[in-house]
Amino acid sequence: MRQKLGFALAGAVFALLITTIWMPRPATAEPIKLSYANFPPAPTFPCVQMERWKEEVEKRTGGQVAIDTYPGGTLLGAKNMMDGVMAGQADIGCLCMAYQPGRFVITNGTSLPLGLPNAKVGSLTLWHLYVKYQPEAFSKVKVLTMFTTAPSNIMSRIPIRNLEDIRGVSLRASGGAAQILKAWGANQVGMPMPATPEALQKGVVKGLFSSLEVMKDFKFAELCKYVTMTETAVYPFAVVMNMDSWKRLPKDVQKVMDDLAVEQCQWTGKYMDDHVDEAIAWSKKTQHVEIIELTKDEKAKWDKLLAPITAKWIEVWKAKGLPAEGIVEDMRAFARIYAGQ
Ligand code: DTR
Repeated sequence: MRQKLGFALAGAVFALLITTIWMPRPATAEPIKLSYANFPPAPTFPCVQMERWKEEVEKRTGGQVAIDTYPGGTLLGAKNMMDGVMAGQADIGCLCMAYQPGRFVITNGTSLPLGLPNAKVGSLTLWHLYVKYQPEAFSKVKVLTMFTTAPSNIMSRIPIRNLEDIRGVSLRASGGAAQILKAWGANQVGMPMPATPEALQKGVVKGLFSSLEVMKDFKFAELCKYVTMTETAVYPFAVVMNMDSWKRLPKDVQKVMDDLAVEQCQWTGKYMDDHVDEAIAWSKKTQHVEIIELTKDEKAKWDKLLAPITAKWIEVWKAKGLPAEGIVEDMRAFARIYAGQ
């Protein structure tokens, strides 16, 4: 009898052990982990939009996804973002297309001097350009969203009030914006934004050409006491995901991300526009920055120098087989539509 009881007990313990080892675990217990790399420091706008996207995705997927963000180039830097994401060093990455102008030709068309009035219109124009042309440059990744900066202006350590003042002055810009600086006669120096504080500090450049929120976010207003308002050239950005990481996601998670694409593009445009206003006010008030408006006659001279840039771009890329005229027409049409909203 005692022996029987012993056997029964051992059997029960064994059965319990087996079921705990082999029992299928609930599928929802562990969230899917994704890494998201970004190149500039955490307080800057590309990272602010990254945190917003992360929060929204985590919320809208009911915690099915957990995203670890890596600002400040800690996982991937400004120039290896696209390749790093394609190689799977990060699941997601945010890149500034202007840093590789030859690679993202169609979408970099948005930094031609087209008169895109603000980041919201710029962002929607860029997104719809991407959707319409589906550029080959993005065929190996999943594009999660795109957006642009606000139009660029000159921030400098010396006052620039006319074309004589800008001639030969070393100013930093990348991509399409660089062509614009050259046309005005500046000595254009190319480098990604995170390298700019040191270049300014060391006197390698006397200023930069970018959207003005950086006056506050990078504290450029402490060195650059002058801003010349030109309101030209936005810089386009993309957020891309490794294709295998994308394909591994459940359909409902993919849907959440797809549904967020345009919303995120608009959100970022608005954040940027509002933040530029805030940065200008802060620069004037606390840093005593002078905002220089070009006179009407002077502005006409500056604009005249930019007129050939778009025509030249069309000529060059048409010769290489791109529907360059159509691209420019579409950008203008999208801009009109979204400026009217
Ligand atoms: N204007 C581009 C892109 C840019 C504008 N603001 C930021 C902040 C952080 C990184 C990049 C940018 C540029 O000058 O690089």
